Amino acid sequence: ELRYDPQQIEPRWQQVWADERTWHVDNAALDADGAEPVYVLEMLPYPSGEPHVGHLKNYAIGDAVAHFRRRQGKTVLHPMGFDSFGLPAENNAIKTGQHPREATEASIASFQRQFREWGVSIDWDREIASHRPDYYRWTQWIFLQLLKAGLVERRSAAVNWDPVEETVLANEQVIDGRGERSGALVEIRQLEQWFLRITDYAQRLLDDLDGIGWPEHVKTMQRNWIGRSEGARVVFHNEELDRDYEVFTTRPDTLFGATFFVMAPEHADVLALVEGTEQEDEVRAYVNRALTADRAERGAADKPKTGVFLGRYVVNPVNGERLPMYVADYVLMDYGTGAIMAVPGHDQRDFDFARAYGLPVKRVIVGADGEAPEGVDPEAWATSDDALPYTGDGPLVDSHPEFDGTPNREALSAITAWLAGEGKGEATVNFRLRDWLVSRQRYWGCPIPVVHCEACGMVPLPEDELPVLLPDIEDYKPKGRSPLAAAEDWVATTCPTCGGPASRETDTLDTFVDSSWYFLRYTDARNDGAAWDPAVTNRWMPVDQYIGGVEHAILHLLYARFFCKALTDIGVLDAQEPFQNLFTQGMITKDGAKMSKSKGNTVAPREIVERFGADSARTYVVFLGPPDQDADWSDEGVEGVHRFLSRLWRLAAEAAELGGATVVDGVVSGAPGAALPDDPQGDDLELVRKAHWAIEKVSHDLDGRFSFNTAVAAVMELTNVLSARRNAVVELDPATPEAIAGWAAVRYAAATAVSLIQPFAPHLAADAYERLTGLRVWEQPWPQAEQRFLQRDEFELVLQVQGKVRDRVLAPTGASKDELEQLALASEKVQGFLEGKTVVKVVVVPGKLVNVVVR
Ligand code: ANZ
Ligand code: ZN
Repeated sequence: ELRYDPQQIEPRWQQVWADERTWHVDNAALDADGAEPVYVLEMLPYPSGEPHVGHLKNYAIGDAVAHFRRRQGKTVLHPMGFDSFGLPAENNAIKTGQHPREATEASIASFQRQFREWGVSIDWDREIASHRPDYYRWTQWIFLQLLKAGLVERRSAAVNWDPVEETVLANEQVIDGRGERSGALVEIRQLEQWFLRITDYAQRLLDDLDGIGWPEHVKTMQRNWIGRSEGARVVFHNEELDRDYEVFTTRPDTLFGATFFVMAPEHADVLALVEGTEQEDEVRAYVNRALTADRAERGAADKPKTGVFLGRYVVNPVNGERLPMYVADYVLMDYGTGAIMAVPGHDQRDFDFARAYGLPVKRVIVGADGEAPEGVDPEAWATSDDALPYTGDGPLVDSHPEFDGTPNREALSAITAWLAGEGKGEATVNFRLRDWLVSRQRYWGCPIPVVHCEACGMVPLPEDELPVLLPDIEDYKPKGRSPLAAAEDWVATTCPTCGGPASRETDTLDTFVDSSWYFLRYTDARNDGAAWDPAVTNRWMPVDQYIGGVEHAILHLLYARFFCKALTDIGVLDAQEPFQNLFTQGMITKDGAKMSKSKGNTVAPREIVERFGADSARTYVVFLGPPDQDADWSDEGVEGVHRFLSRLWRLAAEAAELGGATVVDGVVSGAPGAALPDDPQGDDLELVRKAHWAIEKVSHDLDGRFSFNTAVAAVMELTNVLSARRNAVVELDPATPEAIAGWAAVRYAAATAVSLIQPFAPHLAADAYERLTGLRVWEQPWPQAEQRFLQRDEFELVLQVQGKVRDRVLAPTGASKDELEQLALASEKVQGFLEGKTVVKVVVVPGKLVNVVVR
């Protein structure tokens, strides 16, 4: 008759947590003695429709971390909010005429309801939504601070223009040169746009990656996106027009091998170079085609090379040779200078172009030995043109007597220095990162807080005029400019500087701006006199653990990092990095495929929660595989987890009942307690040992490792041993000392198991723990494993420094490489040999030795 009934248990505890505001954390708590602030944050959701299983997984992971840290005695901030401006709501408005605010608020309500039903431990007093004026007021304030600091720029930029929809399209909305929806050929237009100067921070954004605990692959993606290249700018001169053209090259050592010169179709000088010449028509046609072609393909290595001769030449500064000038679409305008010196002997794309257009290919670097095809003399091969393009290193040839024979890497610096001396170039660093285009010709976004005055030009609004409220409009369809332009009464205003007539900016901000600072607002969310109080915010920041999808590994994370650096430089924040540690969760798939509405293969969390309860749903999504990996959803899997939780709950409830607890209408009386037995014997001792093994395993798996699947598996293992012991004890005469001791051990192990599962199944844990002990599990310190119960065998671990034995210590059998490395570095004797040295490598032979290699 004891039946696990999540539909009854879960709402009851949710009510307790809501009534008592259990997860609320007051900023005043930061002043408490020994308060250790820990900030746990999941990426904020975009509220559209209902939450999906990806959300469930995200918040199940974050909530487990929050619970674990709380029970370790930390003061935990775990807030929630909504990234609620954006295109889907606006597109829906265009289709249905319904105000985007309505659909957005309805979706937010649905998300809130489900987060409560999942029992996520959120401090709702700090909720934010980026579309509400009490939030975007401060988004506008930040924009003004960036403007003051010179980090905002307005300039004209090329945009994709759909002539049928009369709107600007993002690059992703252009398919094969046509508008995604209209199918019309996209034109390139120049529009005034707003940019944030993130490129000023390129080097710092790169350098500071070294100091943060992010997955290596995410750091690599950021590094590649920032794309730092060392090289040189080299000036080429055109005599007919008496003009200089600069290129960026990473390989000035190959300058003597340049045989032609190429400009991007967008290069402002291309048309000027051919104006009035016989090449003009052909060049114009080529440029037009190139501008509307699919951009993603432009730079692709395997695309056949095309281009047109401009009928002009530039002079190679190192040898005076005349190089023919071409326009070709494999050169991109938004990298380097938009023009290149082509070295077909040593660059694959230049080589392909040279072959296609019959241009000379010249070898200026000798190849290394040993790469010749079979039967070919390596020495001959090293200088043969058949081996081109050669992209490796080697000594220079056919360049200049001063450099011939010099290894090319040395020649690289020497040639750059020579160019600098002649005023024809200089060493430079180039970044792939572009400035951040933040203006959108869209309605459902944060208004940009400036006006345009006929007399004064662009005028930022005074801070006390914020927020600039988003006006209501009739027609959401963009026509030429932002739909906001139609709100004429709103647009017409007066200039704060001269009082004359002015018009409001009608572009809105990219929603990435909203999400670049929301984590700051949470720290002081109800502050209506400032975006935040630095004294408070600096105590919480940086976020200790950030959790989200890898799809945000580049843009969102980069923009948030940029904001923190800029705001810190401005002096309103002291946090160079927003997210000290990052965890990226894997996707939940179905039959190996991404879940999507169009495929009809989605799993609605609501249905799962209704059938099995939130605890089963939460525990399952962290159990179905290592949480950072993609994993396939399976209905049997949820059922399995549900069976496990049912069994654990029944074991605990039964042990409590047999110990004297009664539960009437959810009120527990006579809880028997579940203390660690004094001196357990025999099978009871084995059970207690198993409990301590589980404590150690779960604590280890949760401590920054996110090995939640193995943590849950450990509680399952404990539950199996617990169940076996229970089956034996039930058979005993209840009055005997053996039975009494047996039930005490069972109660202890059951309480330990529910305590360990609490971060994943908080309702079940609260309920079972209360029955056993009368206590609230979330208020209990995280259990500690006692050494005397840990029956791990030990072995003698040999510790070496530079291959010499320096110490021997006892290590647990089966310890991981990490653990053994920690043991070695913790040895005082080893430390003595590391003083003043840098550890370059630690070699671990599990079960045997650790060797520390130093420099
Ligand atoms: C001559 C050369 C010789 C180059 C050689 C490479 C190899 P990363 O490393 O990515 O920075 N380049 C420069 N600007 C370009 C543009 N706008 N569009 C297409 N290609 C461009 O690449 C730098 C190299 O990419 C530059 O060095 C340039 O070609 C090319 F054996 O100059 B190199
Ligand atoms: Zn004015």
